[in-house]
Amino acid sequence: KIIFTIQFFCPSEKCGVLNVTKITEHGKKVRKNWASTWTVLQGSSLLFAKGQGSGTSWFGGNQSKPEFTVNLRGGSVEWASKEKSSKKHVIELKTRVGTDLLIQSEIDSVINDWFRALSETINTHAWE
Ligand code: I3S
Repeated sequence: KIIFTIQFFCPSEKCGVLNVTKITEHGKKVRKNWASTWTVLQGSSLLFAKGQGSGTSWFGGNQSKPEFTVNLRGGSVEWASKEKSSKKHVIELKTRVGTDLLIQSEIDSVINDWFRALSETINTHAWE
């Protein structure tokens, strides 16, 4: 029996696996591509690493950098409307540079914690 384990390092107080897709990039609409994504909140940055594929796991494979990072300063979070997604528990994260993401988890408590953490981070860093 072969057991695969992907171990991710949690360098901050808030990490977890979430479903994530971009919906705009620099203000332009992009096609959704939902992916299960290791997500790390570190300071005012949100870091993402996709777990799939060999050698692409962040800190667990041969890649030492996150695949994608967004700066939360000047951003906003809100619960996504039904028009944005048919899924339950979806957060819409807008960034200052016009890259907007949807972040989702099937688990209520998980997504509520993330909503709180992201709002707090945005508020804390708003005046820096
Ligand atoms: O907002 P949309 O376009 O209805 O989003 C759905 C699509 O992206 C769909 O993929 P393709 O149409 O590219 O094959 C996804 O599979 C769905 O998950 C997207 O909708 P939800 O409501 O799940 O965010």
